[in-house]
This record gives sequence, structure tokens and C-alpha cells, in this order.
Amino acid sequence: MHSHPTLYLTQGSGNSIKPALVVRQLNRQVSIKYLDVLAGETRESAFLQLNPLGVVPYITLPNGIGLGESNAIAWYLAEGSKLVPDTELGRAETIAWMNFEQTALEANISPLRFFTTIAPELGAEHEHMFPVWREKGNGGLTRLNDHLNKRDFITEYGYCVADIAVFGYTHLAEEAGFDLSAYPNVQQWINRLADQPGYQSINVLLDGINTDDTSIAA
Ligand SMILES: N[C@@H](CCC(=O)N[C@@H](CS)C(=O)NCC(=O)O)C(=O)O
Repeated sequence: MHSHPTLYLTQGSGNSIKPALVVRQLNRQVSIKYLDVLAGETRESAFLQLNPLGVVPYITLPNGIGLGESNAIAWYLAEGSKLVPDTELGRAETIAWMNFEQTALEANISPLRFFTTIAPELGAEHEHMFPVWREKGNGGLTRLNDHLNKRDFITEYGYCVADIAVFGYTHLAEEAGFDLSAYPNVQQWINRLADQPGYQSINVLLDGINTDDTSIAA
């Protein structure tokens, strides 16, 4: 029986960095377990018993309850901290932008990155979707760039889990072939997030080292 949550992640994932960044920035006590998606570990029965959807990130709590969805997990880990807005509007805006991230950004940037950069050998049967993902992803980035005009962070509240959620795949968009120089407000916001205390880049944050009942804080 663990005394604190176990967070299941995979390396290189813009979804996995969201809860991992919250853990790092707030020094939350969690155990970390990495699963190798390409090796099929997310579809092995031991993990499917925890999360029937067979995807990471996922978190199991000491009471046995599990929670999926990167944005929900990031919010859960940030609850009660300055990373969750303390205004009703700030929290509602956070939900709105988390939904936008999943539908307009992640849904397009993530598969395009996966099938062109991470596992191009699996991409052939999805090639007909590449232009669709590219057009929709550019639409999402245009909307985000407009939103960030004269605005430092996603919500009026300031740096919070909404920024972390939207950052997840947006900062990896060039690995999917998107040209972020066309979105200068997005680029500046990415740099602003990388300047936040406790920030670590994806390869440092998702280092692949399992931790057991210890903080992953350095
Ligand atoms: N909407 C989910 C997406 C989770 C997801 O698709 N995770 C991928 C890695 S980024 C995965 O675990 N894939 C493994 C598989 O499909 O077997 C979230 O935001 O957490």
C-alpha cells in the first residue's frame, strides 16, 4: 500500500508532461512509473486492470481510486495551490481552454507528431489525415495566437494549470511540422512558461526513471 499517489507516464509525451510539471513545480509527493507505449505496455493486462482505456498519463490514489486524462490529473495535483485559479471565472476559463487544448491542439498536433516523427513507420495508413490534422492544428494555433495578443497567460488569473495544459503539445508543435514562427505570441508565451520557477524541459522532466514512494523532486 502506497502512502501517496502513483503517476503513470510515458517518455516524450506532451500529455505526460502536464502532471509531471505540476509535480515538479509544486514538489508533490508521488511515485512515478514509466510505461513504454511503443512496446505495448499500456495495453498489458496489469495496466488495463488499473485503466481500462490503456492510456497514460494515469494516477492511482492511496485509496485505490484511479483518475485518467492529463488535464484532470494536472488539475488534481495542483488543487489547493496557486496553480489553480481562485476565482470562479479563472476556473471556468481553465476548463474552457483545457477542452480547447484537447480538441483543437492535442487532437491534431499529437497524431501528426507521432506518425511523422516518433513512429513514422506506422504513419503510412494515416497519411490521408496529415493535411486534415495540419489544417486543424494551424486553426488552433491561430486562435491561441490571437488569444495571447497583449496577454501574458491563458487566463486572466495568471500562470496556472490552463497554461500547463495548453503548453503540453503546443511547445512540441514544430516536431509535428508546424512553423511556430508564424505564431509570435505563442512563441513568446512558450518562452514565458519556460522561465517559470521549477520548469524543466520534456527530456529532463520525463527522464524514464521510476521512483517508488519518494518525491521525484531533485
Ligand atoms: N486525452 C488523453 C490522451 C491520452 C493518450 O492518448 N495517451 C497516449 C500517450 S500520449 C497513450 O497512452 N497511448 C497508448 C496507447 O494508445 O496504447 C489525455 O489527455 O491524457
